[in-house]
Amino acid sequence: MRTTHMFIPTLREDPGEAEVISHRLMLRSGLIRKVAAGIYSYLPLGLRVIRKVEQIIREEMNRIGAQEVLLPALSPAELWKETERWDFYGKELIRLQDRHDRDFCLGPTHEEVVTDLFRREVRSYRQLPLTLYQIQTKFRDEIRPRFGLMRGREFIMKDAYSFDQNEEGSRKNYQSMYEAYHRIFTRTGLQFRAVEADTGLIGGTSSHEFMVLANTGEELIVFDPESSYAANVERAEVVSDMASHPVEPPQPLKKVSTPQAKTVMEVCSVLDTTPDRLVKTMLYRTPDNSLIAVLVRGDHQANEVKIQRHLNIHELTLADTESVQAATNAPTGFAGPIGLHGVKILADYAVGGLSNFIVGANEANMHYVNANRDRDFTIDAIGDFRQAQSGDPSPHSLAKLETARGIEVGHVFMLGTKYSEKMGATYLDSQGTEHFAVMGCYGIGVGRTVAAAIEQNHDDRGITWPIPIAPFHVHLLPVTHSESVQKVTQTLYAELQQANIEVLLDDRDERAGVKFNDADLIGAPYQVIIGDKGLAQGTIDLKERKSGEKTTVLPSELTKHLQEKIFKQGNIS
Ligand code: 9G3
Repeated sequence: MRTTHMFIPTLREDPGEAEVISHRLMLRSGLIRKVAAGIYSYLPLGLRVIRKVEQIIREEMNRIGAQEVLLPALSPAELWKETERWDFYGKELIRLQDRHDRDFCLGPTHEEVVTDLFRREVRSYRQLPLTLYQIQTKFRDEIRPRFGLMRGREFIMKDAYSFDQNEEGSRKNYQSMYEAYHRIFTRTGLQFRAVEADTGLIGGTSSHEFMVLANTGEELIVFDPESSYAANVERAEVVSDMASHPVEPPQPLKKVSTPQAKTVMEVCSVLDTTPDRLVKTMLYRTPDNSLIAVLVRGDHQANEVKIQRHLNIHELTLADTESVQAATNAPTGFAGPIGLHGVKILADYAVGGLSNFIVGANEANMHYVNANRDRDFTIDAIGDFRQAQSGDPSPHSLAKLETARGIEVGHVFMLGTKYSEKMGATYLDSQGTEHFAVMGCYGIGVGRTVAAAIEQNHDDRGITWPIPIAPFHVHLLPVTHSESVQKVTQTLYAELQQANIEVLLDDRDERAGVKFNDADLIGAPYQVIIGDKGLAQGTIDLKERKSGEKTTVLPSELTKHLQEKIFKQGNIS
């Protein structure tokens, strides 16, 4: 492809609105353009990358016997009412009406539509197992669309759904999908890790997330350096260590002045102590509009997913300032469990094992020291209500957990019969007995995978694409208009294409510096610089984008050389 024939609007300046590196580089290298908040156009270069990721996904889905379909983006409300998700998902679901005032939504996912297809068309166990997948545009009205393709309101997702006769079949299907995901992310050339995850709101029994490891990732994961255990911190179980705490004899409760000290660190500084002697009191509002208090140690973080699961609710928001003031008769920052009436109190295990600790006194600028549960206040429930963190004991070895950041690019779920029961998706076994199909669902964010690839593969000059998903393998950069440069360029351009190498030829009338900058920005894995100086010696320069390593090669040997690098090392066949 010639640059003059390709729409690649690169930007020299950093776009102000982009908060993360992948978003900045996608805009700057002309991969995407914003149309509205969370809504993007894929430009020619960006679409090439998207198609490459899709192709890898297709090949691996087909390989495990999943069959490609394309379900409609418009989804009738009736199906969503059957699973009660029409009401469950509020404003995130984009709703609309047709000319007859019938309700529809723009599909945010397709459990309902695919389960409807199944119940209409599948009768017999002989038709099972069945796995269908699609690569399709999805819609979710995110509160805060951001980070470019990372969290859009319209995005491309590969979603797959499996139907099996029983749990055992479903587990096998899940396992083969899990292995396919491993192959997919390995083939894209990304560093990733599969971690145990929460099934969250969708329900179901088992779930893993595939995380691309990147310091800029939104997700925090814990892993055991001595076993294969890894989990999202929201999910990671923290084993009770109540017994390991020495129980000190209770000391008399004392109210002390802590002027202006609101945060854990401020209180520690005033009282000359450490965060593990402090208990934070977090006030939350539940869907039935009541307040609950959650106690976690000062050096721990409350985990809202775990609290929600314990209370069997699907929404939990930190109480606003007025509610905190009304409940505690004090400004925020001084809440505590002593004398906190009419509020249910949950305590994390670590708090359960503590004695003589510090809590807020529900009074401005005051804290209690030597607080003890049961004597000074009553706990309604003790459990695992905090986030795992580095240094916590691994549930699978004697090692301590470590943390890493990641970007969730894939998620696999075992769903059980939740959807098939709600929608009556059944099959008949060999005896003619009716059973609910056992389901699984499996997603990959295609655009997010591209964004994550950039988060993991860039430098201060631009993108450094992994070979398998690069928009082009080679960027040809003739630096002058001389006859010899043009002649060698044309020959190489034809020859590389003949060899199935994807070449972008910068045939613009631009200075060498401009071409080099754009080539580094766009990030093809190899650049070939054709200049008069080299040609005087009969050579051209080959630059590897990622390492910056330059080698001098004979034009006649370039194709062979690149074939070797791209098709052998690049792992593409
Ligand atoms: C909704 C809205 C947002 C949603 C969902 C439904 C997330 C929803 C979870 C999933 C689960 C799996 C198939 C592919 C793999 C993931 N956000 N989820 O169900 F109506 Cl507005 O999408 N679906």
